[in-house]
Amino acid sequence: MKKAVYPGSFDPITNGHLDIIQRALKIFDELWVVVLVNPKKSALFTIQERVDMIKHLVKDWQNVHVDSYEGLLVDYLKSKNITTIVRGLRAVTDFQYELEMAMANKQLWDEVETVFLVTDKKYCYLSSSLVKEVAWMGGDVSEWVPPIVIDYMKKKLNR
Ligand code: COD
Repeated sequence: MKKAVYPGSFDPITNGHLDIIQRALKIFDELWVVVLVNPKKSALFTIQERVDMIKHLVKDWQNVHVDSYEGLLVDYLKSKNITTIVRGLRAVTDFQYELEMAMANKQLWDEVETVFLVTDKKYCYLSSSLVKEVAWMGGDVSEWVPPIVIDYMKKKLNR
């Protein structure tokens, strides 16, 4: 059984993330989507809110598990006995960051392998930060995130 973890901030989850999940399911039998803390980013949503949104969106996909962890990704992987990380690559700007993370994780636990899925061209410019910025300014983000995320954002931004 091929298992993998797709870790991220998912603040909030976007259609780009969901596309990576769907495509990873063609490669892996089971996928854990795990919300972790990225110390470089300040979050809009709590970890529980992010988990709840993702759980709602993947509820019909039997082989997707949603979880959260407040620690090192490699410690989470060890606790689940999973050695594969799935990450998405959008542009060359992602590459340096993703390379550093993949190498650091490998240094922390030599068993780890990171698999990169290249973004679909529809989502190559899409990020959670862009969604938050446009929503904050009152713009329409319905092409980028599912309706449940829009509802959560409206509540959060008091709209
Ligand atoms: N198309 C394709 N892929 C996409 C898109 C898109 N439109 N949008 C995002 N992605 C990809 C990203 O490239 C990334 O691979 C993944 O989806 C998740 O993205 P984010 O932005 O939600 O998540 P990140 O990059 O902030 O996640 C970073 C972690 C939280 C995983 C990292 O900080 C971490 O591991 N934290 C735990 C502490 C730890 O172990 N630190 C050491 C790591 S070396």
